[in-house]
This record gives sequence, C-alpha cells and structure tokens, in this order.
Amino acid sequence: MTAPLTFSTEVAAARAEGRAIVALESTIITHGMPYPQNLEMAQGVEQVIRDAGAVPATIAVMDGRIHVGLEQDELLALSRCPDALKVSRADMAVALSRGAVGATTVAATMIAAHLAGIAVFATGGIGGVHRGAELSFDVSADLQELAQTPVTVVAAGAKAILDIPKTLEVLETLGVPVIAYGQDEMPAFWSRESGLSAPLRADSPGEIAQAHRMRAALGLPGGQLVANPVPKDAEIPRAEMLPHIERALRDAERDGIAAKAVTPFLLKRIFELTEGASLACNIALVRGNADLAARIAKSLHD
Ligand code: PSU
Ligand code: MN
Repeated sequence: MTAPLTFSTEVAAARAEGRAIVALESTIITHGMPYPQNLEMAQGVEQVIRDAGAVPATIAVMDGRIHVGLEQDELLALSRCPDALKVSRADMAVALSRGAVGATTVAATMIAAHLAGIAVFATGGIGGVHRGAELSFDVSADLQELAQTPVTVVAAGAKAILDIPKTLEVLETLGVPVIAYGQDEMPAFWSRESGLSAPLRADSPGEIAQAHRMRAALGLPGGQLVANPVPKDAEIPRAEMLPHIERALRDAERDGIAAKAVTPFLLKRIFELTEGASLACNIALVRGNADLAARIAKSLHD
C-alpha cells in the first residue's frame, strides 16, 4: 500500500514541469476563519504564490485521499464545511481510512507536503505550548513535527494566546531552527514585536533556502521555522491585543474548552472581541508569508 495522494490539475502540471511549489494548510480555512472570509483568504493566498512565480498546493483530506492542491469546487466545499475534522498527525490515518473530510493542521500539512516532495509551506501561525501547559500538558504536535519532517514552514511567529517563551524553549530542545526574517526580534503574529529576541535571523530567501539544503546535507532530520513579521501597515500593536487575549483565555477556561478545541475557540473569540480587526490582520500576514515562502521555494529550485 502506498500513500493515497491526489494532485490537482495545477499541481500535477507544476510537478511535470519541475516548477517551485508551496504547500498551504487547510485548518486555517475550516477552523481559523469564518465563511466567506476564509474562502477569499484561501483564494487570495494561492494567487499571491502564483504572482511570485510559484504554484500553490492547498492540502486537505477527502474521499480517503490526501489532496495536494484543491480544485476550485473542492476549495469552495471545504470552506463551507462546518463539520470538517481537524486533522493532525495522530488523526491522519483514521480520517483517511474512514473517508472523512478533514482539514490539515501544520503538522499534518508538513507530512503531506513531504510525501508529495514539497519543501516549503506557508501558514499564519503554528501551534505551540499553551499557557498553563505545566498543568494541561497542551503542547501542539506542530512542534514535534518540525523536529522530524524536513519542510521549511513560514509563519508569523507564535501568537500570544500561546506561551511564546515556553514554545521557543521546546523548539530549542527539539533542535528546530527558529529564524526571524529581517529583524532580531521574534514576531508575535498580529504584532511585529514579542519582547523576545529570536534565536536566529535571516535577511534573504536565498539564505533560508541554503540553510534548508545544509540541514539535509548534514543528515539532520526535521524542518525550519521561519518567523516572518506581519507587514507594518497591517500590524495590531501588542498592547492593544493583550486585553483581548486575556479575555479569550478566561472565557475558554470558564467554558471548559480543552484539547483540539482550544486553538479554534480562542481564534474565534478574539475575532469577536476585536470586531474583526484580528481577521484582517491575520489575512494580511498569511499573504506576506505566502510571498516569502514562494521566494524561498524558487530559490531552492535554482
Ligand atoms: N494558529 C493560528 N491559526 C490557525 C492555527 C494555529 O494562528 O489556524 C491552526 C493551525 O492549523 C495549527 C493548529 O497547526 O491550529 C494547531 O492546533 P493545536 O494547537 O490543537 O495543535
Ligand atoms: Mn493542543
């Protein structure tokens, strides 16, 4: 038995022509944003990658197959599917065996990208160590995936709904390079600043591509996390976000939200609390990440 991969028409053509491809996750579509903004975001981000000269491959699980690249009707159906499963590493085989509709997290998208020979992946923010993890043990499978699957992931850092210092500590323990793009400070998703310096820094796509190749040459497993700050004109300053984050965290505790439901709950609550401002910022930062990822993928190809 081999991995059940289905390529979209566009991705199949890109593979045949040997073009640079960038993977995109789908949990952000089903569990990260409301319809129809999620659909517009997904279509817009794909276009950013095409405009930068690479080919987008949005990844999801459907009909017992891992879809690498979605046709327009598939993307539309997914964006309106209220009961899509959130599929991470642990869920992947069962979701496929059952023929369920599943949206892939960062971890699951990395697995699929690697199976499809795609080295670069763009998202908004990765999962990490949750606040209070010393009691809940809630640490995203995304971190372990970065330690073992050789894909370079471009994100806007980890958001302050997480415990960013603990997330950086775990990534260091796991041997994952965390590379801030164009600044010394670790970005914090909606904000360019986190108050923490990033472990590593790069200033060009070529440097990141070269480090990706070097890890492979050294025989080191795992990928890289590129932390790309949100564009200046779309940023929400940290001081403005913090009260909303605190409030969302209190609401999650009050409602007894746990496990896989935590991240989607917090994102939705913060969207409500900021009256949509967090969403506009989220969309802008994903677009920025897609553009950088396309340039890294093209550089890897040269
Ligand atoms: N962070 C975001 N937006 C998201 C997610 C994280 O800013 O949509 C999604 C990603 O798919 C990520 C997943 O892989 O949530 C992490 O979930 P968990 O914490 O349950 O591992
Ligand atoms: Mn979790």
